[in-house]
Amino acid sequence: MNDPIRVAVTGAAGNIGYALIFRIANGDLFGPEQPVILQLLEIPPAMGALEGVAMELDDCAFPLLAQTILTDQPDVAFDRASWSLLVGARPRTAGMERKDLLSANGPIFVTQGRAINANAAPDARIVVVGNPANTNCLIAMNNAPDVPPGRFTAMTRLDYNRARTMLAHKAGRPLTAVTNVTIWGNHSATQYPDAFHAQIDAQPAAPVIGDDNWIKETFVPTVQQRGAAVIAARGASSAASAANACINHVQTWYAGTSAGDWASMGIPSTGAYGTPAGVIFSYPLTIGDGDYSVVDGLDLSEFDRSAIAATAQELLEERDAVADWLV
Ligand code: NAX
Repeated sequence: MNDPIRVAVTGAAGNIGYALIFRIANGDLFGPEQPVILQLLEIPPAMGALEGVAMELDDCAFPLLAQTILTDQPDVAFDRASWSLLVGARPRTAGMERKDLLSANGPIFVTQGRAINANAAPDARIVVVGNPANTNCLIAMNNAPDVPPGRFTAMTRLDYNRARTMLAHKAGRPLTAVTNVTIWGNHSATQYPDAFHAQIDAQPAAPVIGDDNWIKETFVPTVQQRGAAVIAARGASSAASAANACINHVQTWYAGTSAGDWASMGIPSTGAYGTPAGVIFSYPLTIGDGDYSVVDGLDLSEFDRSAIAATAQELLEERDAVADWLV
């Protein structure tokens, strides 16, 4: 057996946390030979609930779970962590505007960025799930000057999974036939889920589907609004699918993308495709050996360009709203 990998999860007693940590303990991130130590962070009022979750982890008798650490101290949670999954965030409450949500999350991600900087393992990799994910990630990254910025990512994998499934259903093909899906930009309703560079059975997806109007008028807004649709139907936000997406995000970063395919994560913007500097932007990425690079050479249409510009504009506005938390 290998040495255990330390995985920190924040907001571990929340809805996504409850769907996430059992899968990590089961070995879903790194495979059946790799033990893990779970380092679970909560705020003091949720520590009782977290203890209950830890009892259930014990009761599962997971062979790969070497240790479970429960804490309300970020310095303890991120101690030697190789993977930090930042799920906990201030929820949006009634009457709260997006701007208020952004600034309510500022102090959380300043504190966690600093604690990662001071305590995490040299190979630290960070995935921000808590919303607004891209901008929370930007804040944490800014407050962790000793961690290479490229280790900070925001999760757009749920959007990617939603887009991939929708294309498979529309084409009447199995999910595995759909590749090269991209989410551009922000994890928000301005994101651009890109079917025009996707493939179905290794062919460009748009001609296979044969209905560009459906892509533009139905596919794009449905993926953009899917989170709200789940809330409307379930009375609660996506939890199991968000946890699954977080697992997929780490799996792909850890194991790499398949030849010819790519995935999407929010990363520090590179300027590729005219995107602005200084934000966390989701791109098509090839990944191998823990490193990633933006897929280059994609031919963007006017439609693609204007959708990418819209989500970039929102990210710039979010960045301006949290300027106080950036160093
Ligand atoms: P819950 O409210 O069920 O759980 C959040 C947990 O975080 C709570 O237990 C709370 O006590 C904890 N928490 C709050 N502040 C904390 C802090 N400073 N340190 C540690 N823990 C803290 O929310 P849940 O449904 O689990 O969603 C978590 C976050 O994921 C939300 O911000 C949500 O908006 C976001 N989502 C992101 C998605 C994505 O695709 N990136 C999709 C799903 C989800 O909406």
